[in-house]
Amino acid sequence: EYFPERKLSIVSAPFSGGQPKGGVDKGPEYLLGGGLEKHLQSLDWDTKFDGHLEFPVPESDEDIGKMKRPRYVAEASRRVYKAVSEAAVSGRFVLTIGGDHSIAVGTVAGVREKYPDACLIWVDAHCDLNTPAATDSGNLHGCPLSWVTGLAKPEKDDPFGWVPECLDFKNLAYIALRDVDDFEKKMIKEHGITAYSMHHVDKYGIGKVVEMALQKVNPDLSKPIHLSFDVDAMDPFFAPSTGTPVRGGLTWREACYICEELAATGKLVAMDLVECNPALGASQKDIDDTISAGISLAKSACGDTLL
Ligand code: Z70
Ligand code: MN
Ligand code: MN
Ligand code: MN
Repeated sequence: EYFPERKLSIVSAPFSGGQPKGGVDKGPEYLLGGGLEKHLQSLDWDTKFDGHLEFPVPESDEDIGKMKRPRYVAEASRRVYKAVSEAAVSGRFVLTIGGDHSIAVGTVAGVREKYPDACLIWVDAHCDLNTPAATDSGNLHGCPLSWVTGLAKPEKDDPFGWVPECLDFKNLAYIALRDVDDFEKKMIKEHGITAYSMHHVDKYGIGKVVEMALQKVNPDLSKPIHLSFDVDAMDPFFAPSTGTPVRGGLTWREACYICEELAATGKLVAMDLVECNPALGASQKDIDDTISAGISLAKSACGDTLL
């Protein structure tokens, strides 16, 4: 068991530069305003929250190739990296709240500073594995895994030159995929990446999918686990306030189940909760639903066993 004293750090990354829609930078404020800390404290966690990270907007930030806002995203994720590695090294569970998923460049690298062999369970409708050369959109929240896996090789003077190649494909498993680009499909095949789409969730059930994912990337549970949870993994019925809702996603319970099951291994060391956008959605109810779903996921990952 990693955290007998149940100490946890909340790293707040109110960042939206990895994609074009405003409002995702308000995710942390809403999650905290919804009582995130209080809920985790009621599960006996000692929570540490030192305020929101700040991300300087560069004076000029021309596209580099297809990359949009490359300097802004690279510097923001470097700050996330510093905060996450510091929290992990201090011996606390690290809960990073976003923010768009580009911040995972920092969380993945930061967690691996303390736990180099950690496996990564990436729960998302999307793979976020595009390289700057392969991306169609130029939105860097679709690319975070390309640098940390070494698929993308920054050239000299590239703003992402700071990123360590720290994640082996054999330590990566996807769950809930359903909107995957051709390049990403090719990479999954070529590198033999463990990947379960919604088709697999339908076919085997979520219980079996989590079991198979762990069997592939962490067979004897010898390694620490990092969970990166994009709320768009959930069906828009449950989490409508997000930048890229994709139909046919996880139910509320399937999403919580993943977190509960990973918590039950005793090996979970960090969680990212990203892409809550309280500026999107048709009504206040959509926003409330999305935020309370996010809080439930965090509680599940922090050992809320329901009974
Ligand atoms: C697409 C891209 C993405 C989230 C969209 C989409 C990526 N593969 N990720 N919404 N959360 O633009 O690269
Ligand atoms: Mn994502
Ligand atoms: Mn996504
Ligand atoms: Mn390779």
